[in-house]
Amino acid sequence: MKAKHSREEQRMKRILTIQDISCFGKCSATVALPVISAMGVECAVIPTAVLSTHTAGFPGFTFRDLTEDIPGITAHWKKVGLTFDGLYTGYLGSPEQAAMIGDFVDEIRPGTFFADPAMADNGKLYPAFDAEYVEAMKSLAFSADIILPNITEACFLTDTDYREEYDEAWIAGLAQKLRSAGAGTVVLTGVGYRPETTGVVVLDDGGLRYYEHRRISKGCHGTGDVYASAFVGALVQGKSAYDAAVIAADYTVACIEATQGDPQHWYGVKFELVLPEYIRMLK
Ligand code: PXL
Repeated sequence: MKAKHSREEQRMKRILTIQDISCFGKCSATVALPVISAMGVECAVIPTAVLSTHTAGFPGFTFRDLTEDIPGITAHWKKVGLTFDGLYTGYLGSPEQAAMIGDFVDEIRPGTFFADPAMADNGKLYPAFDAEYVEAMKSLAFSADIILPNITEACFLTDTDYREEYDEAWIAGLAQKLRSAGAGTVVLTGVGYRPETTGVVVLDDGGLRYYEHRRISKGCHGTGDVYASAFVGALVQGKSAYDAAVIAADYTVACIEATQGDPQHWYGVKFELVLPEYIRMLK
């Protein structure tokens, strides 16, 4: 009994991430696993789909939907009694997966449920998604403790017309709509009021806070996944939502800085090179 107790005390923080594996391209699971691990947090994975590359810029990518595999994985895990301090969902392979994951969340009750509704950017859905997917994502994302959309995703989730130009009142209204729909804490990314800056809005019981930082370049691929993974790692390690949002923003900026000026690396950011900075930020 005593031995079991001390083993339990030694257990590392453990989270589960559910998102695709893009075999090449540095996004989703291939970013979440190393970034969250760097925080000293164990990261298990359920892959939602396997793609040869991500879908933003490599013509002819392959896509294998793994929806059918998910019930077997979750049933096995329930049987062996796995528990998680957090669940982080990202890019899913099909609308059905959103419902499956929702049921699984109810059954395993992870400590904190983070949903990144990774489905759109710059006013448009990613190529694989449609209105049915958006509806499925609404149910899943609005049951999360913490939701991490960009402005485009927030608009799709709340049936709001997308805008390139906006003011603080419009952003506050958008974040509030997400909260009213059920999201506990809203972390809205890519919010910039001036050409040279961008930032993140955090809305929770404590009200709305904005962290503004430098905008280095527009549309660097995979930065949404870097941001969400860094946020999850910092929050699970005990930071508040606002502090985790600041750490994730500073780390993402460092990743873009490490990448800019290298046209060969257009498909993602060199997040590996600045992981030591991310680890230092937790201290
Ligand atoms: O970064 C989000 C993302 C994740 N997974 C796949 C993608 C994208 C964005 O394009 O294509 C497969």
